[in-house]
Amino acid sequence: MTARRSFLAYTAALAFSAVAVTSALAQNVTLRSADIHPDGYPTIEAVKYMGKLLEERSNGRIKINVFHSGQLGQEKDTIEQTRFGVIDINRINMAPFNNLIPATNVPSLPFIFRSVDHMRKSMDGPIGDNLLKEFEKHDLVGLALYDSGSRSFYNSKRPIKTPADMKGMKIRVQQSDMFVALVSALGANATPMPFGEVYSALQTGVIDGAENNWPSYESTRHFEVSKFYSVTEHSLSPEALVMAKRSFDKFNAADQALIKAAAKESVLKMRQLWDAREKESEAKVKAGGAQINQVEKQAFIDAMKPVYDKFVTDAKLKEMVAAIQAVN
Ligand code: GTR
Repeated sequence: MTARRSFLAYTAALAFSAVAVTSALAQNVTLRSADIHPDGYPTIEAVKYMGKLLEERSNGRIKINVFHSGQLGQEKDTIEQTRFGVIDINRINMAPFNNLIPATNVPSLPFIFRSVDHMRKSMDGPIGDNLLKEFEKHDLVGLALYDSGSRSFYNSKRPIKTPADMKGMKIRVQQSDMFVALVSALGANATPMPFGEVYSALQTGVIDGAENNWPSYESTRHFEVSKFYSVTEHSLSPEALVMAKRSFDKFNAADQALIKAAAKESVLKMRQLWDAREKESEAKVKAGGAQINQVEKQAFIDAMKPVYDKFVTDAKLKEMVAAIQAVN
């Protein structure tokens, strides 16, 4: 081949690959999904599973890349980025939405659910569907609701058996006014703080304790610096899986339906992973020296009236509380 002919072949090949790349980009989308938990945590694996379903059903056109371990930021910050469409999908607890979306307070309320089964039944039906719709007013599409087990208090000082044992303790809560009120009603001092800062705050004594489910207490290794875990099970605040409306609106109706179906189907997967992980985490923290105690639960339930009075204010929220209580 002469030099001139090989140059022509080279430029033609370049031009061809540029076309190929452009059309591939137009068809193929990789959605960026945020999560603060480490790789392997049930929420991460559930969203990866959703991605696998999507990829299969779209013949490889739509994929999800899960950025775990808070790579895209702490939860409260990622809400804003998702509203702007910078992050496409976000798996995040209900609590950081509480101040923005009043209805999200309801499933986070203390002792609103009688059991995990009650929570699942409520969130699987029309109450959960209506809750997911609430996100739409805030540039988000509610895709699914995941389990988050039950949250209990842990601290470095002493076992908590009654609310009196919490008096004056500094307890980290999520960035939610409702959680601040919950902890204040128990006589402790609530300190709202991003999840990623809790370990060192416990270690340095900036706070005395926090509250979370077994898997988070274990995966964060908070049990190393806060060994008294008191089984209050005060909130079953579920996890929310949301999508940026701006990203969702770029898809046609058929792809939107694919996305929603894959998200819904990941809920069952998440529950299987969650149930197994809860048991593993409980065993791990016990082996790691955590001291677990039961509490006088009724005393905690009785102290929660001010929280309901403050956050269940309008008719819509009252109806939602009543609807949940009516689920058998
Ligand atoms: C976890 C939850 C996270 C986050 C965290 C926290 O249980 O999965 O989304 O809300 O608790 O306490 O900040």
